[in-house]
Amino acid sequence: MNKSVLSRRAFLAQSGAALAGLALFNSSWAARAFALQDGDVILPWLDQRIGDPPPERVANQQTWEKLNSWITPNDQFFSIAHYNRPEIDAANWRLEIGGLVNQPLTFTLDEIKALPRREVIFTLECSGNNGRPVVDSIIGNAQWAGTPLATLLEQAGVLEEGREVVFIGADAGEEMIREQTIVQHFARSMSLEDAMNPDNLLVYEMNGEALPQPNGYPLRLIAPGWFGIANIKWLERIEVWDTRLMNRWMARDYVTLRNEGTEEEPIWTESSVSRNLLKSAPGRVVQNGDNFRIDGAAWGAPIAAVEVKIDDGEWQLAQLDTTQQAEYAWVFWSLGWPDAQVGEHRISSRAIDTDGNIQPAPDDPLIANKVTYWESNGQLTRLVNIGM
Ligand SMILES: Nc1nc2c(c(=O)[nH]1)N[C@H]1C(S)=C(S)[C@@H](COP(=O)(O)O)O[C@H]1N2
Ligand SMILES: [Mo]
Repeated sequence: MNKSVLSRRAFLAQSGAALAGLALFNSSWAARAFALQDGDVILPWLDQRIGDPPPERVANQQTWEKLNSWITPNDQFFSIAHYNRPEIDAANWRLEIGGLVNQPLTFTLDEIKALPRREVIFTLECSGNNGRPVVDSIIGNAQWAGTPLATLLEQAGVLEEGREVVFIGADAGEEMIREQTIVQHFARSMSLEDAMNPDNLLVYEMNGEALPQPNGYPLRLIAPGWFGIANIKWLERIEVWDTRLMNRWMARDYVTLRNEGTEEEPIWTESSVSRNLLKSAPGRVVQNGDNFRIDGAAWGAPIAAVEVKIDDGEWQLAQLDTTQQAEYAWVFWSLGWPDAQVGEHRISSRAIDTDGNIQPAPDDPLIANKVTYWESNGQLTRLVNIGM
């Protein structure tokens, strides 16, 4: 990713100056990002999605215009199911831990709930949240509660030859491999080192309620910092292997295909979708009387700043909403637009992380050389009309 030309110090000085400027204009706007005030009118984007993804696969997709809280309420949270959506009776459900372990283990839900409880606020984004036209907001932020995965793996005792941890869901479907049709459970694996990260939780609670059925009831993996696909729902079995899982969801689908050579002599790389990437999106334009503002969100890395461009203007520093922040959560931002002119306008945003990396432009090779739509963290531009 490109490094910002500004040093971190210059950058902070610049943002301080811009913040002071904004503060003069309207000091309360930052805290208000996405929270509607009296008189606020949301201007719908002109570039609405032209098709909807099949509802059996993507349910409850939100639009940015409707977003009104930093924590996404459970009944507004999107849900993805690549096979069926199993309805599990918790009384008969068990979690098994097996494979290359000293001591295979089985847990009931009550036994898992009796283990040490940890919470994390984590913004879950599907790596297929690729901008328009079909999907632009399969993302949500929730407070998840569960117990650390590492403790259970330690209790089972991973054998020395253990390399990968495989997470297997209760949902299953048919896959065809070389003319053989098999029924396979949804599953993904991650390296033992990644799996042992103390932030990974086996989660039974979402925003203070039992995990909703579409989001993985009774238990799911939450791997903060990883794209949605790693966060296996309806979890039934965890296995330690000495090889990587090579099923559809690791090796054929959710694979990013990129040309790292030239057009004449392509060098294709294929990589399995993994960690979140630095990203932001303009969320909506809000009018209040003669005042306009742009609200948005940034996520995927520790966010230092967000800049917004209107039409072909300069990048302007947005004000970050520092009243609602957490390590793995999105940051809301807002930019006053005092001189909005009647007519159609293009609104773009770019996030900058604390290492100075800038969210890539659409023509950045990272984005331009990618031929699959997964992991599309390029800058987004949206269209709005300012009426008379
Ligand atoms: N068992 C299982 N887990 C799964 C999936 C699935 O189809 N089955 N979909 C994955 C994908 S692609 C995403 S983006 C997230 C979405 O989580 P949510 O449905 O709670 O929003 O779940 C992941 N976990
Ligand atoms: Mo996804």
